[in-house]
Amino acid sequence: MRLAFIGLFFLCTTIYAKQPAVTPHGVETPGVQTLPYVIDGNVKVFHLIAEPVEKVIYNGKINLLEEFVKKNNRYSGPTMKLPVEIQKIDGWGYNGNIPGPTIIVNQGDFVRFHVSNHLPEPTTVHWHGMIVPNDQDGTGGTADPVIMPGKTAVYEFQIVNEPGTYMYHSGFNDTKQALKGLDGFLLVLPKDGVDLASSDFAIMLQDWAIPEGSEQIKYLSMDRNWFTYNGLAAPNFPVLVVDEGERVRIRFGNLGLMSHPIHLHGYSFKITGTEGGPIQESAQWPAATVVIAPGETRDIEFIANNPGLWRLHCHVLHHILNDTSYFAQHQKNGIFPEGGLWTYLYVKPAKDQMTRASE
Ligand SMILES: [Cu+2]
Repeated sequence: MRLAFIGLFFLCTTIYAKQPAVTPHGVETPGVQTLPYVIDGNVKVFHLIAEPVEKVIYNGKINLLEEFVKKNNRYSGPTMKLPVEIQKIDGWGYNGNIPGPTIIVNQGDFVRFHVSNHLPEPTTVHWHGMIVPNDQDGTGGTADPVIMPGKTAVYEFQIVNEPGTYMYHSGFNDTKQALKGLDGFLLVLPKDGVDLASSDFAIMLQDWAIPEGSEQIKYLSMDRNWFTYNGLAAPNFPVLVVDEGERVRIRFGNLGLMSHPIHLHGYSFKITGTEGGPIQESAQWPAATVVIAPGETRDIEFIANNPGLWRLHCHVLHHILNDTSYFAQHQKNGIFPEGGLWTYLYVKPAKDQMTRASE
């Protein structure tokens, strides 16, 4: 019996070892759902709904970082509280969220997108970075028609791009519609699903101008005072948790108005991809900060060989505050609580991967 068990163990181990490294968790877009699809013949069929969305970007309460920070390390002196308990935005999004759901496809797929317009004005969807036929580019009024309010249109094409991080956003009245939240990720995975990274995260960088006491997005204002990862301002954005030794990929996208130099502590990483596709290995250079300009995506990869709780944040230091305009007006020399484009990477030490923070 014991021998049979041991034999089975080795058989299983052998079979497992012969399998290619498949992403065990898939790509995670923290706080954002993945868009489901149905199969019609050899086509993956998706449904996007463009609609008004009231989004809570900061709830004033839930600190998702706290459980990872040792009690002794927490600063307990006088702090500056935000003037708001909750910050909502009266935006436009897809399928009830800002950003819209993450679309995940495989290279070579045939895809069809039904897009329903529940907005009070025409819209389209542009597939950002995707190599599509001209009349599927979602540039309504030029290469293809607009989708009128109450109507549904269909986009259909084959995924010919290399695996990588791409995006989608409104392509009609873009300045208003994309900046009110009509955007999301479109991720292309390898044809066979084989991937070297075992933890894989997607983070959309967003900046907003919202007057104090308001939920209205001033999309023509450059006074950007709220900043979000996937529609969530710190400390409402979750900590990214990985195991020591894993190969980690973090994909960043930016469809806002500001460039964001995102800095990771404790690591030297490689920039492995852009919105144009993967960067060949010989052209990748090491960095600890990666700038993502509007319209760009950047993938970074590294081996998580340095355990601990590491900051992952924008280095435009105005962008790690919630409501900079409030602080500028009322608290010029205060102690500012962490906010905006800020979270942590928690690399679980190999010795205690069964537990989280040792506290
Ligand atoms: Cu920034």
